[in-house]
Amino acid sequence: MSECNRVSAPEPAPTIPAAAAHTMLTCFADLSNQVPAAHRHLHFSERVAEDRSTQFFITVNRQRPRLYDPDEPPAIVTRQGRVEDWTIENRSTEVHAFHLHQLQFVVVEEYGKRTHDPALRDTVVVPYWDGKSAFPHITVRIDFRDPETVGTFLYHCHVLDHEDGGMMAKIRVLPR
Ligand SMILES: [Cu+2]
Repeated sequence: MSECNRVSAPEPAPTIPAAAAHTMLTCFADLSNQVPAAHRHLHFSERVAEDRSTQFFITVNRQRPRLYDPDEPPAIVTRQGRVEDWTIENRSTEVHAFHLHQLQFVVVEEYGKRTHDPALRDTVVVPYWDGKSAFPHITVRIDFRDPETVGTFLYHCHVLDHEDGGMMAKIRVLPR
């Protein structure tokens, strides 16, 4: 019998204890309903350098676009215990995937329209700009309330070439 014809017994479905499932659902709904303490605006952008290589940036609006440098101070400083909305805009003509370490978020708006997606994520795709319409943008609601999430973390594009090309920055979460 070949590998393809072999039929294995189905694995039993994993079960989530009722109490844990209830806590998870409450947690998702709870984050969507929180009033954010801050609303930040960031954008993805790219630039072709003199040597023809592409430079990749993730920038807090009104800050200077910078390639990631581990010696630079964090681009964002916030405090544990808060909930924040971040709008992430794509000003480039290719897709980027916003990824945040250590923290979780829900998507609350796509292109300025309210979404009702309860999924707790650490990554979201921001569609490419077509070169003429408004920049595509996604708003996420980030949860800084977990006492464990204090310290300095990275956020970056999850496309490896872009991350390696500079599209990464630091956030520092101060204790409450
Ligand atoms: Cu990217």
